[in-house]
Amino acid sequence: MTHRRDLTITDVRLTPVLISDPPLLNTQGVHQPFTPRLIIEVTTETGITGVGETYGDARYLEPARQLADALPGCEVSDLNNLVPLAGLVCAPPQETSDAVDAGGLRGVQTADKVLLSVVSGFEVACLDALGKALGLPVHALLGGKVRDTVDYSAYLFYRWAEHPDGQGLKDDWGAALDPEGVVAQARRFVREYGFTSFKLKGGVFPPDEEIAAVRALAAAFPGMPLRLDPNGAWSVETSLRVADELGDVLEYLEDPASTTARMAEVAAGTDLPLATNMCVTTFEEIPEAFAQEAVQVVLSDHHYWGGLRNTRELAALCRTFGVGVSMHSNTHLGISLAAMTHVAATVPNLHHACDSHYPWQTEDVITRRHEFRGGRLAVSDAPGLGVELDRTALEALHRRWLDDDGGLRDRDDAKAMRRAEPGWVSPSVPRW
Ligand code: GKR
Ligand code: MG
Repeated sequence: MTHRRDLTITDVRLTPVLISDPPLLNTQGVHQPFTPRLIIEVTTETGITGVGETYGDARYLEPARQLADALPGCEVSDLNNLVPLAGLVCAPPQETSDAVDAGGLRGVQTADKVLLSVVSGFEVACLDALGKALGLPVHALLGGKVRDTVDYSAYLFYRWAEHPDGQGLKDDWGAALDPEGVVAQARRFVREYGFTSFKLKGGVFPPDEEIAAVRALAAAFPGMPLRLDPNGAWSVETSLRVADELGDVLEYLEDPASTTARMAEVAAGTDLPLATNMCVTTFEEIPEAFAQEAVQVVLSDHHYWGGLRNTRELAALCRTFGVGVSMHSNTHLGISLAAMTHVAATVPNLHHACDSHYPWQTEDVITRRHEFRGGRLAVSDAPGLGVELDRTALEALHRRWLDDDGGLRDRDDAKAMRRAEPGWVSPSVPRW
């Protein structure tokens, strides 16, 4: 095969960063003042650079470095080489646990899944560079877009006005700790971004309080799709009670209970669709969950499913088995939002607005922030992802990571909560 200088990787740069994050509450605790992310840049022999983004917690950095060191000489088009290469050169990360992961509430954290979460950032960077070399947008490399805009959902959180002890950066959102606060937050999301669907991160307060908040949202925004996600904090009985009380206003109930078995029990007792980003987060978990009809919607997430192409494979499997597809989010920056939008543009059976934390992030590492209009993002037709790194911003967030004393190198919502409640430990589930 002829040597393509414009596709041959000569350099890979990894930049861990800490990005400002508001005090968003969930069932494990609260977001830390800063969240780790990893920015990946691959450069080819002719100077074409592609960018990617993934989790920046410590367990991802060593395998990312090992994969980065092995890439020079590879071609950005050789995407199917990334997983085998990672398997060869990356020391198997220690298995964290197959329990619910504390770092992001995204299901099991097996060694394979950690590697896929690393590979995904490199795949996006290679697709960005490949698109620039060929003069094609990433969606074209994935087979072409089926929509010109992608709908996103307002990701509502119970939250404090600011972090304890004055940590972190301040914003002007104020606290949201009751139905009135949640509705006020939603109204601002509509005003500033035009969102037309809403997700409430639950599992924070007793279910009746969260039922009241969803009822208040339904009254304030009649007919708009609503979703509630307590991250598995409820028993089967509680889940069925909530499904019964909110079945008339929810488009789906996300991870009401933990484990596939409990989700299957809930699914058997309600017609309300159940969604997950906790019991189906790997291809290995699909057969059991689909056979038990435990979930009716799988939330994709290219970060831990291993990239944009794997996301399309997941969507094809869901289509085959009549299971819906939505899209999950953990705290992220604009490179990931661009990647999410490109892949979402190419998935025909994506019939739900995607999650995104992006409106909560006041910082970014790209020169032009994404702008939601009518709750949607326009799909870029520029070559690659259609984003450009802001090196000054990247260096500033990297400097914050360098200056950190190690206390923020891993997402740990329980540790953050202990700043306010010293004895706090993440509650075991079911909590209610
Ligand atoms: O940001 O606290 C949070 C959310 O809980 C985040 O971790 C994810 O969005 O994985 C979470 C989810 O949606 O379940
Ligand atoms: Mg979720």
